[in-house]
Amino acid sequence: MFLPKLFLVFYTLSLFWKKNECADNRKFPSEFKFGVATASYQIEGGWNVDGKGENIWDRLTHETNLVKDNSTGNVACDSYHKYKEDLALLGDLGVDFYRFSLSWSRILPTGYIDGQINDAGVKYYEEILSELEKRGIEAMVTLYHWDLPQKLQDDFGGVLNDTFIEVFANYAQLAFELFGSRVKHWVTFNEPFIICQQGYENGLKAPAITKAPGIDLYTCAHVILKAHAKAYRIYDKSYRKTQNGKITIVLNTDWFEPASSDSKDLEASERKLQFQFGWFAHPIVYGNYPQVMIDRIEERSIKEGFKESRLPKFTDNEIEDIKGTYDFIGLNHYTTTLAEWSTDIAIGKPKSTKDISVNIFKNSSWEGSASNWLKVVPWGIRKISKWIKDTYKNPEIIITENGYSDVGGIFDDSRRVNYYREYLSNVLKAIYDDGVNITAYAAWSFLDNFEWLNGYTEKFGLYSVNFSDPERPRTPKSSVNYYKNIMATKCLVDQCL
Ligand code: GBE
Repeated sequence: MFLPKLFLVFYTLSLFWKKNECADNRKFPSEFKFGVATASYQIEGGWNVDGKGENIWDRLTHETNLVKDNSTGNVACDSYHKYKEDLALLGDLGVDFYRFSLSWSRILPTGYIDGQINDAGVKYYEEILSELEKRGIEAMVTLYHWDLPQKLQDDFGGVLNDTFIEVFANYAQLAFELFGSRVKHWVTFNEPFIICQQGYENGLKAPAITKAPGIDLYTCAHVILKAHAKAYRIYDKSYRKTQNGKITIVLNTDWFEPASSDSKDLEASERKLQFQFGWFAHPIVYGNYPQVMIDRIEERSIKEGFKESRLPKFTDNEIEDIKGTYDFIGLNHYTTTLAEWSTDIAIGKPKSTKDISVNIFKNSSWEGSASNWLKVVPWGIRKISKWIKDTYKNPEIIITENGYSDVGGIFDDSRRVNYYREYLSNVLKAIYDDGVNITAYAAWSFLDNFEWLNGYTEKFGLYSVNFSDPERPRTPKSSVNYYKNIMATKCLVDQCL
């Protein structure tokens, strides 16, 4: 009777001690900014109202069975109608900035600038921007978070066609023109790696075209990098001076921890990072793809019988144009994966994972979440930040997404609180101990929302949304209080130094 009780007391104490021991008790720099992030298709709903055009996620959710719970973003959080309530919540939360994305086909129903501009769509984003302004919340606006107007897919194959570059640039310019005076940070594309690798190789994102693995994804990235550069140059030339904002692309990556200290595993980790993050970061920082990609893809392509590399080549002009098109690095980071050296996968049908030929897996002792890919590995965010600093000339970094999923309906979300505490602790270590220039952080996500092919089965929100209620009521989880407190005190624990 007595012993188990005593044990329980010590066990509880030790947990408490551990909790506080892990969290860093230094304060974030006073100018450090906190925000929350969302994306149009995941929260807005209103998929066919007030003149909005169809996009590739409307099409995928309506005409395939790819979404796990067979759900759609037709209504989602209904933020198209409930934005005032959402903005009031953001005000109460006390964020410095709000990262959200524009639904391209809500503004330009066909995607083209010479189609009609949809006034209702423009007005919707103007209202959001004025509600933000009213509350002193800065806007970080993503132009493209995966919801391509369907017509652009149908007319010329979307991001596989160079036509996309100009069509995107026109849309970007319209957005700068309409909204730019009230936007501090612009993001051209969210996660081009996912757009290309999942949209055009493994089929886990719209348009889920998988017919040319090892080929289409590289074309996609090539087009996106050029479209990004074109939009950046337009902003730089015609809007920066008057609008005074910053513009970049947002890249996602896990930290790939070498599976052992063997130098082969270090090489595997580095190669994996280069093929994921470097694929886009190397061009925007240095002008071209990482050498390891150029060499390996060329070598395999020739062995496979192609006349030239499956990785397209930039012209000298394109290299000059792409180089330097970032005012900061936007990083979406959630988790860590182990990387282990492997012999090269045999030549056969092309695939990007074969070009990389690295074994990746998770450590079974890492805490899980509702997403099978998301393990809680807080030290990974410190390592990836340091790697970016060292590899890309110590850029300003904004963490544009970081967060944790559960299955929903959990209001006392202590595992999410733990996730934010531990990940942010490591952000502090990156800043103070490794000298990484991280200036802001956005939690993913503001609201529970439509989690792409996982539908409504994985919830990332600080606020819960009841998706079976037509009113879509929002309820704060415990993490709201914790995040509020961080923002108010710049401190992760009860008392900072
Ligand atoms: C972000 O991407 C997205 O920007 C955001 O829209 C999304 O809601 C958020 O992640 C949470 O997922 O079959 O799901 O296991 C896909 C983060 C796994 C990058 C996970 C897809 C990480 C890309 C395979 N990854 N994600 S599966």
